[in-house]
Amino acid sequence: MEQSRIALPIGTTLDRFIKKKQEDFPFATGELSQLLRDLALAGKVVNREINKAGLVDIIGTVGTQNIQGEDQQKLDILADIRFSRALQKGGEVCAIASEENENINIINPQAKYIVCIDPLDGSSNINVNVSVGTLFSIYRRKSELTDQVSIQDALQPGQNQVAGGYILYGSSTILVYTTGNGVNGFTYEPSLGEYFLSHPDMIIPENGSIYSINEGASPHFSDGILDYLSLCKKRGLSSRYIGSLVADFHRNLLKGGIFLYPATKFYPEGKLRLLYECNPLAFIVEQAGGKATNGEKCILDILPDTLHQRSPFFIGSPKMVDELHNFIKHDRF
Ligand code: AHM
Ligand code: MG
Repeated sequence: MEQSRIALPIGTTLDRFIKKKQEDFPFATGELSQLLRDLALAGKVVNREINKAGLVDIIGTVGTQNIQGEDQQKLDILADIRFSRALQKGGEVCAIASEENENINIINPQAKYIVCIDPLDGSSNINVNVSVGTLFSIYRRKSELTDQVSIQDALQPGQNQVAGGYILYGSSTILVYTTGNGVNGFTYEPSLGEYFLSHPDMIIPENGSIYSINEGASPHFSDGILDYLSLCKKRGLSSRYIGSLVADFHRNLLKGGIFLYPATKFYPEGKLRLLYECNPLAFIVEQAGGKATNGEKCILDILPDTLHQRSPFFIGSPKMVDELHNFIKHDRF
């Protein structure tokens, strides 16, 4: 059955919204609803920790590196623990694939969902009070419930997502997610401890006036990317780059724009990770009327080979992504 797209009023609590959506499926077991609530709850806890950064000893690195050789921040690890615990207690998730861990973490072997997550993206920005985010994708496991959970359960194309979303810890905290029937955003009201529907049925503008890219890396960009950037400048577009993916994406989703992280000399496959950074945003942007590609094909069509694989990433307003493609179709990386 089609989920109803009857708009619920602004101010509807996230819990009520999830419950209403579940009522559209008479045979739904409520597991996905519970799973979304668990993620939202962990987001509240992480939000609280982030707001204390600077006052207690949770900023800075711990002296270890993750599987990708990047310094782990204290809050990276804390956020990973908070989300893992919430999903473990909830019981709906068989395993978690996290940016912070080399392998999948099996938590409830008989559960039907698997979650790919970046618990805290852009965490090096916390030390300077810049917005950060959580990104998540939910899949049905491929194996039977009685089989052993394996890495193959996580290696699914983004098209298979049951839900995808992010939490942006910004000037206010907002949870944005889709289950494949539109995109909705819920702003967190900390004094009440609730998320409220603030951005119903989000649609990205067809075109925009913002381009977001780390231009410091331009000596390593392809000719196609450089030509496209020249065009953006010639047209007087605004360059906006926070360096925190969720924040850059959220702004472009609301205002219209394009975010680019191409392959470079340092990151020949691109920097961003397919499973837990590109896929959730690609699902959201397509549901909002936008596009997301690796320069050759839709992000959601890529079949992953490894958990932490990277991809070039171009996402945003559909006309801008289409135009970019005309510039980069002959690129050789
Ligand atoms: P992280 O997962 O280590 O936090 O890195 C991902 C971040 C994204 O939030 C952001 O879009 C990108 O790295 C910025 O990279 P750069 O500093 O190369 O522009
Ligand atoms: Mg990340």
